[in-house]
Amino acid sequence: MKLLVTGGAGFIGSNFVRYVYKERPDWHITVLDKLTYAGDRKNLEDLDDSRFTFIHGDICDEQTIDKAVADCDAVVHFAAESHVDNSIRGPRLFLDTNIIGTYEVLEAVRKYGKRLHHISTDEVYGDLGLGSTEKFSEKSRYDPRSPYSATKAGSDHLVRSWIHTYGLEATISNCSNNYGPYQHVEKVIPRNITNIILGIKPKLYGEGKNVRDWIHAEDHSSAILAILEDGKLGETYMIGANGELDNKTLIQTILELMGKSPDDFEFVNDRPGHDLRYAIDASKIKNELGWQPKYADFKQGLTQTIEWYKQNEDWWKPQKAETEAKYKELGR
Ligand code: NAD
Ligand code: TDX
Repeated sequence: MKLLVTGGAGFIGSNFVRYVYKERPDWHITVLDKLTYAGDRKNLEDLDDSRFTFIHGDICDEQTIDKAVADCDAVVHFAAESHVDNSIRGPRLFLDTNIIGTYEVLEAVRKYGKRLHHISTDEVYGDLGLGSTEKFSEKSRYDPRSPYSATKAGSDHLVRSWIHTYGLEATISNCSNNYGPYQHVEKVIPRNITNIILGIKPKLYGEGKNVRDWIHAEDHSSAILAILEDGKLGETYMIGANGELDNKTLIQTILELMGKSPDDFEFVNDRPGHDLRYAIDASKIKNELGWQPKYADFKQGLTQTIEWYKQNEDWWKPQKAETEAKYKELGR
């Protein structure tokens, strides 16, 4: 198998590449990545050249993606602008990468008749509201509510239409919030672990009541591999690990695990249009493909993640000041 991974130098992409490299020793992996602020070549530096190739390029560039797809057997498409707050500050780049970039991937895959797995998010389904026990499933209605989720929804619709119209051999997965090593310091868990390391109070948006459904990036990776190998073509799979938690409890848990008082955080401006709750029903992938998450204990996964950020200051420090400067402008 010659696997092409777009966006493989980012957080989940690089976790997935390392996972497949370990689990499928006879596969060759090629990563195509633009190395935006969110991508780092160092995330993949341990991989041996005999089984791994890196291409520095943009999925929006037709010739680059055409050549990379021609040379592979299957594509897993992660490349995207991924941060909601950035999409509120400047939506245009999200349209370019998430919509036009996905279009270019689809056209190359169609031209060469290759297998595609498209990575998406639960945010395309909108907001479940607090106090409900409802969860997103494959049948949920699309209802994106931020520029980020609207462009991810657009990319899902393009993939679905290429499957329906051109018979493309593709699958889609919509996953909940990921955590783990190599996540950019703009996202809530690494932002606030690194704040605490630096002696800065963790920041909680609004009233901190918003709920996210957490899954470790390694569990997301094993689910993607299961779909790539055994998923039914044309289908969508939800991925989640029953990790629902409100943001205040999340921040207080991080504080406790780092030996601080659980009240040592500060409330900051809320995100405009801030979705209240996401939650995933992952029955389909569990029943059809026998997939199960390994990180059933969120506190254990979080403890390991905190340790990783403590041990890898060289990795995150160069991004920290610039990220916080952007947040300062937003009062967050
Ligand atoms: P990330 O921002 O950490 O990484 C994105 C990667 O894509 C980076 O390496 C970046 O350089 C690359 N990239 C961006 N634009 C590109 C372009 N035009 N051409 C080539 N490469 C480009 O993102 P992430 O958190 O790892 O998310 C990866 C995927 O998973 C995204 O599609 C995202 O929507 C989806 N997803 C993320 C989460 C989450 O919790 N982070 C949850 C569900 C789904
Ligand atoms: O400092 C913070 N304090 C805080 O309370 C930050 C950065 C965020 N928050 C809140 C906002 C959200 O309710 O925490 C929650 C999580 O925020 P993010 O880490 O920005 O993630 P979210 O907006 O939920 O989106 C993530 O999950 C779905 C990923 O960034 C997306 O790429 C993915 O599709």
